[in-house]
Amino acid sequence: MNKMPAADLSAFQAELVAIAKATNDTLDALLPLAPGPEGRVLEAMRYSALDGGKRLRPFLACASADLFGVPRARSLRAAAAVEMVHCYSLIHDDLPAMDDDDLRRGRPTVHKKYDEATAILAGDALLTEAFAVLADPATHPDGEIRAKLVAELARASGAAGMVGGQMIDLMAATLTLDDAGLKRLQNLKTGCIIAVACRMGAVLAGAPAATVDLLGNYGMDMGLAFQIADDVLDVESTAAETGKATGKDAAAGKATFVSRLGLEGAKKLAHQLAEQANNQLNSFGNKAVLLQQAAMFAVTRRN
Ligand code: GRG
Repeated sequence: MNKMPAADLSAFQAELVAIAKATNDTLDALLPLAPGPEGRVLEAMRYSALDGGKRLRPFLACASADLFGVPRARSLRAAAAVEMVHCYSLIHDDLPAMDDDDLRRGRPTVHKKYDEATAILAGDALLTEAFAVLADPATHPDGEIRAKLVAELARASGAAGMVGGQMIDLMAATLTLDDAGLKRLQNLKTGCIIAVACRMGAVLAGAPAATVDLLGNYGMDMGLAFQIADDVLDVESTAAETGKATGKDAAAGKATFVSRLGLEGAKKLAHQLAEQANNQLNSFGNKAVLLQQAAMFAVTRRN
């Protein structure tokens, strides 16, 4: 989406592929098919959660945890939990009552492949399973750390986070949002889940609150950059590239940073935010290079 010289993101790209594969394997093991008629909801959960998506949030959880040497067996469970919440949000967002989309990750949405009731249940079950995964001692032997992970993900997902942002988004047509209001909407809807993926890496390590916040601030800045890039892609990209419908914001008359600042202004702001995100990580030195490349990826990606 930018015309600046392309930064070398090859180390990030390689790690993203590796973490995506490991996340898929973890989700596959955590969501076994069940016998009996209720197996249909597990089929729909697996359809949503396996073999798709960029897996950026799992990458962020694992790469943040790697800063502190957290074993991958633990960080991958946190990564899978965040991805389950993300997949639930995509399933529900695609429903006719919300965004009413037929295409997601290049495939029919869950309610198109199955039916609306099954899609609602699959989303509900992915959301609840995420907390079961975090609460399991396999995620961390220390119950206090497990409780912190559960609290972090609950806060980021609920009315004070993603669900709250989605509510504002649904009401946006009837609200007059100024720039601060738009930023708040995007932070809640998109930023909170991206930020919590980063925070959970530090929580798994038992890092002090200030360090957890540092990674959270990186995640919020990069989440806003990611969302602005998404709004740019909604204008500049095609469904063949993104695997989902494009041109939806303009058709719905939705206020975005693109409608506010124009395409070039929005791209500039996204890059500024990615840089701001990366500056938060300076104290980690070279150890944070993959996370810094991830922020550049967020604003240069094509899907
Ligand atoms: C329904 C509670 C509820 C919340 C919905 C996340 C969300 C809130 C809606 C999804 C639609 C959307 C465009 C949200 C903004 C965040 C975003 C860009 C999500 C898509 O994330 P990617 O690009 O998706 O990381 P993949 O498929 O790569 O995982």
